[in-house]
Parts: sequence; C-alpha cells; structure tokens
Amino acid sequence: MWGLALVAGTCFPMQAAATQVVASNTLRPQCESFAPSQIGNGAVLTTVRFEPASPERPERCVVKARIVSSPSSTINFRVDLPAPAAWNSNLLMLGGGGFDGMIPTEIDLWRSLVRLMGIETQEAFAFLVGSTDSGHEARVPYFDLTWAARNPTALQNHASEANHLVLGAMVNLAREFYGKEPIKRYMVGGSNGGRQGLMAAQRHPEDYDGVLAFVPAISQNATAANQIPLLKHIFAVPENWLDRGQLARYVAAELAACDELDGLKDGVIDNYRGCRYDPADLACLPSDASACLTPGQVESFRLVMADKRVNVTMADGLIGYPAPGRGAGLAEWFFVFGSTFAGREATNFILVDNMVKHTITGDPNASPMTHDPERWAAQYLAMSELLDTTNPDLAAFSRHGGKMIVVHGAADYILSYERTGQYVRSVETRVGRDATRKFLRFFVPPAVGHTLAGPGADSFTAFRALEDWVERDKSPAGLVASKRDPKTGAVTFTRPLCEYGSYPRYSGTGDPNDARSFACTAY
Ligand SMILES: [Ca+2]
Repeated sequence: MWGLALVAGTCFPMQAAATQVVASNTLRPQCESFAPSQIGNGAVLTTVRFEPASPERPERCVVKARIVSSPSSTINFRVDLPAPAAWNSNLLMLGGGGFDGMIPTEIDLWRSLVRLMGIETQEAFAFLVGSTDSGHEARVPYFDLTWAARNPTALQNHASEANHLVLGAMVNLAREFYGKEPIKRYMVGGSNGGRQGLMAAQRHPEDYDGVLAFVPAISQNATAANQIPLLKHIFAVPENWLDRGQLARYVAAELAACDELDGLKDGVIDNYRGCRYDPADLACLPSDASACLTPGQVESFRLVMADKRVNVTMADGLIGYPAPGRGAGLAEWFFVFGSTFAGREATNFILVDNMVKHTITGDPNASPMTHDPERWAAQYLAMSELLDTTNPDLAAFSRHGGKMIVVHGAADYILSYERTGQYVRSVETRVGRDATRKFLRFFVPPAVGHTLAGPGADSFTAFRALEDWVERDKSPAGLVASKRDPKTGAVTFTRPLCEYGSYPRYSGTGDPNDARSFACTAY
C-alpha cells in the first residue's frame, strides 16, 4: 500500500531530449480502427486514442479499459502500445503507489519509476506499458483507504488480483494489436508497487520473467502495528516532537559521529549499520537557550532507531519490526515528524492512521493515538495474510525462470530495509543460498531514503542488470550507484551498489569519487 508518493521533485533534469521524433504514418490509422472484440478477464475498452510523438515519448496507441470485478470494485487500467516497428517485443507493468486508486501512467508516478529504472523515457515506451488503479479510485492521491472498509473484493484486487487480471488483458491486447504475444514480461514498482512485484512472484509466479522491486512495502501491517508506540510518543506532547532546526541539528551530529566509519569523510554515512550515534549529547543543559533536545525528544530518536516489538503476530509468524539504517538526509525525517506538531501530517502518521481506521478497526473515529494493536491482533493477521509479501516460497517463480532484483535504501524511514533483508534471508533458508542467488538479488544503497533519494549515491542501472539476467542469462555483478548534480545531471561520485549484508568502504587510496576505490565490506 505504501507509496512513492513523494518521489516527484527528486528527479534530476531530463537528460538530453534530442531524440529524433519520427512519425510512422501507419500507427494512427491502426490505432483509430483498433476495436478488439475480446481482450479477456472481462475487460472492456473505454477509449482508444492515438498519441503523437513528443520529445519525451514516442508515438503510441493509448488504450483505456476496465474490468468490473464486482459492483464494488472496478479495475481501471491503461495500456500504451508503441508502433509495431518500434515495439521491443516485451511488456512492462508499472506498479502503483500509496494505497493505489490512480493509474500510474496517467500521473507523474511513471516518470519517477522510469527515473529509478535508469533508462530514458523513450526507451521505456518501446515496451508495451501498462498500469492499473488496482480496483478502486482514491479520493486523495496515495493516502486514501476509505474505499477498503467493508469491501473485500476491492481489497483482494488491491492486494494481488488487479495486476494479474490486467496482465492477462495486456497479453491479449498485444496478440490483437501485433499478432503475437510479448516475449518477456517485466514488472517494476516502488513501495506499494514493489510489494506488487513481490506479490506476483509469490502468488502468481508465472506472470513475470523479471521483477524489479524498489523499497517494497513487504510487511506493511507489521510496519503499522509496530509504529503505534512511537507515534503515541512523538505526537503526545510538543516536547517530544522536533522541528526543522532540531532535526537538522541531529542530522549534522549523526553525520559528524559516523561519516568516517566507512573510511572516508565525505558527508555520506555509507556504514549505515555500524553507526550507533545517540543524541544524548544534544540534550538540554540548564544553561542552554535553544536548539537542544528535551528528554522526550532524545527518546523520540531512540524509539525511531530501535527494533520494535509490539506483540502481534503477522503472516509467516513475523513479530516486531526492525530498525532502519542510519544516515538519512533532513528530508527523510519529515516522513517521521511532519512539519508541524498539531497537524500530524507526517507521512508515517497518515499512513498508519488510514490503516487503523479503515483496514484494522473499521472505525473512522479510531486513531493511532488511542489504538491498541494487541486488541486487534486477529485483524492484523488477516490483513497481513492478504496484503503482506513475506512468503519465502519462491520455488514456482524460480522454476518458471523468473528473476528478481530488489533495491531498498538503507535510510528509508517509512519502511525498513532490514525487514526486506530478513525476507531475503528467509528465502535463502527455504531454498538454499546458492539456489536463491540464481534468481534473487537484494541491493542496499546507503544514505538513500524511501524515494531512493538522499545524500548517498542514488542513481542505479538495476533495470539493465535485470534485462541482462532475464534475456542473456548474465547475473548481476559489479553494479554501480551514481550521485548526480541536481542542477546539471552530471555524475559527481559513484559507489559500488552493494548487496544486503555489506556496505561500500573506502580502500584508503584512490579517487574518493570513483566506485573502484571502494569495496563492498561485510557488516
Ligand atoms: Ca563517509
């Protein structure tokens, strides 16, 4: 459910938009006369529209359609069909964000995802591209769960079925439009969309050949239940909440304490696991005037950075929720605290508040401030079994030949990378480490948050690596993350993109801006 809602605005400027715009003269008439009688899974076309080429995207035939799966859940979706000569013969499903309810290719979300894929938008739309609202329309983009109350069909569609049904319709559309099915099928999503990718591998393991999951909302019911004590503390009294100046002071103090734990003082905490900074030194003394921290504020940081253990058992027997990594920039902290105390507009509060009200208690007057997760343990378990993607059995996905790459920022303060790491370890326990590495890799870029932006190197080429794995049987190796200048887009430094269990450590010699001067080092 969680979203990459806030990715927009973190994009570096579009790279050279000088791509030649070529019209085929044949796509428009083919598109305008396209009226397939049947595209499967009960899907009905609503509009078919030719879209001419632009500097950003090639010409396409844009099909909108819907699947009425019940009177209370209509799955709206869109498919962008490139010209037959321009089609790369493959399919790309783009996942949703937040609690879904909007079509990612109709809003900015697709741009964020393509940026994360590390390819040009023109290349992305050489695929047959699809996306869906998952079976409901949101009243508030990303943050609306009111639709979920007493609507099990919409929840089931959102959980796992909408993408599966739409994928089937997309394959049929390809057959009708091109006379052949896609050769390879890819799923790319972030946050809730990452969850959708994992869900496909677990529940519909033959759907995709390649899954790229960013910051997946793998265990969102555990995230919510285990954050309740933290939210109750932070938003109880203003003395526990932190303003921008105090957060900035913490960020600077943590950086000063931990920057060099990775062997290089460069303004980036790459050793996110080794950092143990505690802000006791920022606590107020009787002589302090301002910018010091009250005991309640010091406790707020300690709670954020602690493993959580609310006694509620989720799917696959999981209890508790692990701490995030260190090293976030200031922006990430607003997900935790928001910009005002009274407004309680912190992303984490809003997300948990929606779940407490609409999927856990069904009481629109419920609040995280008075909620007792243990009292609702049965409902948390039911929602976890429906929505969470912690099933370690990926044997069918592996047998199908599927490959999956997961990328989770160490300093994601909405969803902990460590829960994703625990999941990957559980898969290894189930099928063996070597067997797992034949189809699953998990990378953790340091000092990068939920939007995969932050002080650390935050541009990746993970999608290229996935294509190489799926289409050329070349397993991911030597991947590099880049940091780009936000104004010019130029690369300012690179780091190895390290797998979970290791961080990029400076060798002590060599160019500190070059990934080759670093080695992925176990923590
Ligand atoms: Ca450093």
